[in-house]
Amino acid sequence: MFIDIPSELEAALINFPLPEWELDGPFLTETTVERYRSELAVAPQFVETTATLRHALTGEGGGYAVLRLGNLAKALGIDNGRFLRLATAFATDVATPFSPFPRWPLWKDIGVKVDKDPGKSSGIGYNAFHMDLVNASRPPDFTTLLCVRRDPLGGGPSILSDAHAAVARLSEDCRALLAESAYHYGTFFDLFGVGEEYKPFPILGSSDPDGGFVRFTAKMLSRSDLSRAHADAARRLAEELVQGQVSFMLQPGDYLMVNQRRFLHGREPLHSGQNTVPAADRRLLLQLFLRARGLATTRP
Ligand SMILES: O=C(O)CCC(=O)C(=O)O
Ligand SMILES: [Fe+2]
Repeated sequence: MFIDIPSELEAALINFPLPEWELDGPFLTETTVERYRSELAVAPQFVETTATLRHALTGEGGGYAVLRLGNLAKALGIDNGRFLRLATAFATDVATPFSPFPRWPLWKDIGVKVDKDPGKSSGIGYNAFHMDLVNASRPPDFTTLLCVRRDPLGGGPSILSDAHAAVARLSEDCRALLAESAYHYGTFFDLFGVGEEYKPFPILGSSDPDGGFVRFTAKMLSRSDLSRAHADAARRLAEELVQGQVSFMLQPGDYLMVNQRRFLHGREPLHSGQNTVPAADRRLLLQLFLRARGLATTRP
């Protein structure tokens, strides 16, 4: 679901002064949220555009959207604080921005690290289907990725898949295994606003107080020690996710937002030869997490 900004709105936003945001612990303050929402509400077509955005993320059959902010990025400069404030304001209309990582700024860089585990965030390989903060008791409701630079060698399309649709294609036996508290992944420390460590967890959890998550990362298949039966069930889910995937290349200024209760995300490998690309020219995304203000807006 790609959403263009009407040209009337683009023209208005180029000259729109937004104040810098303020944080209260990990969260954007209520004052900032109110200011961003009320100031932008008067811009032509803003209310209609964000209604379309929210519907794409939480309406029937929805779960992700790409807001095309490329023209604004070009006009303002993508490194300009004013551009990032506009992107933050669009996000704020969906849910409240926050940073679970106390040592990182609100928007976290996801660059390219040639020496890192290639399958992990900022690695150069296949970033398999996952939800972010999968092992937190309260994962972010939305994860969002703003594209600053694409892979200059042409790799790294984003992949998205409807998690509930994939689960529905599995056998009952398989679903029963996925509902057992038999899965774990990763480490958990020094995180704000996402609850406690959840370990072990069920992939399909009716006991999950928030409901709705398909708590899955295909990265657990190679990095967590799982029983044979549970690993097989998880592998089948990973295969169904790939079966149902959509893929597209983010362009500079594209802002991908994912409802983590509906869709899982990942990324195809970057093109080979990243070693030959100067660090300053490599692919760069900025990541921001959002917390829903009311559960009613995010339940399927
Ligand atoms: O690089 C990408 O496009 C996705 C990165 C991602 O999903 C993550 O870091 O959690
Ligand atoms: Fe992710």
